Amino acid sequence: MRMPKFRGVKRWGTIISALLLSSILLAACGETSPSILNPQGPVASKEAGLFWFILVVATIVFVAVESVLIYSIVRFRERPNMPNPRQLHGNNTIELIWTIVPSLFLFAVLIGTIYTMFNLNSISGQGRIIDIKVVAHQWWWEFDYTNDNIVTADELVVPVGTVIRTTLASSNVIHSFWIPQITGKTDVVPGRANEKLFRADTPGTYLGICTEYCGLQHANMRFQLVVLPQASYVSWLHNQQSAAQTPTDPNATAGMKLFQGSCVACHGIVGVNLQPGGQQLTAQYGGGSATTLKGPNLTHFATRTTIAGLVLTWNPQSCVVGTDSSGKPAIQNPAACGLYKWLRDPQAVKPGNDMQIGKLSDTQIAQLIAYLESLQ
Ligand code: HEC
Ligand SMILES: [Cu+2]
Repeated sequence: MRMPKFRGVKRWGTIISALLLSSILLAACGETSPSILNPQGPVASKEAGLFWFILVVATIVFVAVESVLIYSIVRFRERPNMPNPRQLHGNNTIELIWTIVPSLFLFAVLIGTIYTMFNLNSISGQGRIIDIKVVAHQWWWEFDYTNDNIVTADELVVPVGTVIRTTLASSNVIHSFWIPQITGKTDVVPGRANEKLFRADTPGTYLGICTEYCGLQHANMRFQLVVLPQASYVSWLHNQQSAAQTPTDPNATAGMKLFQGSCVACHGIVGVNLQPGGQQLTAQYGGGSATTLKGPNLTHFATRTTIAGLVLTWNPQSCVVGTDSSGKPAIQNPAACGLYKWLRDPQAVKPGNDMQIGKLSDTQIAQLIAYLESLQ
């Protein structure tokens, strides 16, 4: 029997252009998404090291197997008028070799993996270890600094070079905690406290992701890891530990009234409906809650830059409170204001999320935004 020939140049053209196209598509992935191969801390470095080790082992196997294969195809290909080759049945030596050699390679991978797994938690850093209870909600992340009496959401702020010990808890379904450039994935399981240590070595902002499908807004369950120099972290922490200031601006004061009227059903603000340093601050999950608050703690919301699992960003410059034609307070350029979009219709921005509220007027939104902006 003869091999059917490729139908010439056209066929090869298709194959090669498909390969080129896929490499262009893959190259595009690198632009905005963080890479596990660009680690910025010891945990991610060790994990990246394991990746490279397995890649080397796999490459050696691949090259060896493919070389023998290609050699056999070329060397023993069918030629015109060739007799049948000699038929073999069983060869102990060869069979032993191809059983033992792959076992050795797999064993090397196993050793490398186990070594890395047990080595991940042996990291050290500057100063004391910071304990943070991370609570996964549907669909946002809450960060409870258990020794420092503060609770935040969406933005996990840590000092550079310090060991962070997170305890991962879920208030609902299984999620998974992942900061690609800092640490690998760990499941967040209801009723179980998984521990995860990490350290970030370069100040900056890193993307955190939920990487276990957890419902409709799974893709919008993201957070930012903000790594600050030691001194900036200390002043950030001191500011977060203070209670919210009572505003003096009339719009903000009206906004605070509105907030106390309805928003406190789900949101906590220290100095408004939460006591400073009290047990109530403890992030809630799994029934062990001190409060029944369903939404993020907003005590210092104005120091954050993102809203609701990074679906929107916001900054006070794009949410200027002015007046409308009849002299009532209104946001000047609502289209540019993420917070306006959120308060206008949170269900349109993030369908299915737990913020179910009645419709607010533009005046009410402007007053609430004035208040939220005062929460420095
Ligand atoms: C029924 C509970 C509930 C009520 C009432 C409620 N919220 Fe929310 N709010 C939430 C939840 C839950 C989230 C987080 C949604 C998500 O990301 O999935 C949220 C998110 C927010 C955020 C973004 C916070 C962050 O850290 O990302 C702001 C700001 C906010 N709400 C303001 C308000 C204001 C102002 C009111 C009153 C008009 C209000 N909320 C009423 C539950 C509520
Ligand atoms: Cu999730």
